[in-house]
Amino acid sequence: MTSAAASGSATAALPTRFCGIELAHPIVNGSGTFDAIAAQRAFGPALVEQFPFAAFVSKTVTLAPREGNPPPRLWELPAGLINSIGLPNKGLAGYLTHDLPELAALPVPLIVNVMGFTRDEVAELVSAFAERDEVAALELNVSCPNVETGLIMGADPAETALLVERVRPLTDKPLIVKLTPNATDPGAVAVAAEAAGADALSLINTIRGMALDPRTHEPWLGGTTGGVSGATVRAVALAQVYDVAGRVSIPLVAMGGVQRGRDADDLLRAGATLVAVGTESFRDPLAGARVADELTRIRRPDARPGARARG
Ligand code: RRO
Repeated sequence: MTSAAASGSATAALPTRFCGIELAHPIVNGSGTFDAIAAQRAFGPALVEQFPFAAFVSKTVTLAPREGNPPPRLWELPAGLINSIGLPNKGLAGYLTHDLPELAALPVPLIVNVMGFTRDEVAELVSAFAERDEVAALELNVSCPNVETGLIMGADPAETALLVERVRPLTDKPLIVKLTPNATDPGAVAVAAEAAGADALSLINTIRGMALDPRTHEPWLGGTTGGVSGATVRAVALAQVYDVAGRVSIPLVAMGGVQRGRDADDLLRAGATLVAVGTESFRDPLAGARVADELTRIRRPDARPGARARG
C-alpha cells in the first residue's frame, strides 16, 4: 500500500480505496495541472519524498505528437484561469519512451489520461497502455470533437456510450471517464458512461470561456476560446458532482476550484471518492499536500501529526 509518507503529506491519514487501488488519502491532481517531471527537476528528490498527491494523473496523451495552441495560452481571471493549451504532448510513442519511465518512478500509482479524435484512436491508446504494468488506471478525456461526426464525444450520451463500449473490452485496468461540463446534461452522459462499462467518472473539466485583449479587443487566447478553472467554477463543480453522484453508483473523482481542505470535504460530502487539485497547484506546487493535511484535520480531528492511519 502507498504510505502516507510517500504521498508527501506529513499528516494526511485518510486511507482510501478507489477502483481496487489503495491510496494514502483522497487527494490527487487534475490532469495537466502538475508537471511531475519538471517539478522533479526544479525541486529535486525532495519532491518524490514529499509527493503532494496520493496518485498522479498525467497530462493528456494523444496518438500523434502535438505542438499545442499558439500563444498566448493563459488568461488570469480575478479568481481563476482560462487556458487554451491545446494538448501539446509527445504522442504515444514519445510518452512511452520518455515520460512513462520517469512517471513510473513516482512513489504513487500512475493514472494515464488519453484522448483521441476517433474511437479507433482512443482504442489504440487504451490497448497500448493496457499492457503496461506501470499504469494503474486510464482516464478517457472525452472533451474532444470526434472528427468523423463533429460532435464533442463527451457532450453527447450516445457518443460517449459508443466510445466506452469500444474500449471497455481492451483492458482490465480501471477506466475513468472524464466528463465535460460543456454538455446539455452531464448527468445523462455520466449515466451512459456507467452503462457502457466505465469504472469511475471524473468531473469537472474546464468550462468554455473567452477573454478579449484590453487594447485590441480581439480574442486574447491563441486558441480564441479556452477552459475556465479555479475558484470561479467551484460552485458549478459542486452542483454537477452532487447531481452525477445521485445518478450513478460508480466512484467519482471530483474537481473544480479546490483550494482548501474544506473545498475537498464539500466535494466528498457531495458524493465523490477522490478529489483533484488543479489550478491551485500553479500558485503553490505543494497545494495538494496542504489540502490533504487540512482535509485530514477536518475528517480526523483526533489524528496526531505524523501518525499513521489505522484505517
Ligand atoms: O490541453 C488543453 O488545452 C486542455 C485539455 Br486537453 C483539457 O482537457 N482541459 C483543458 O482545460 N485544457
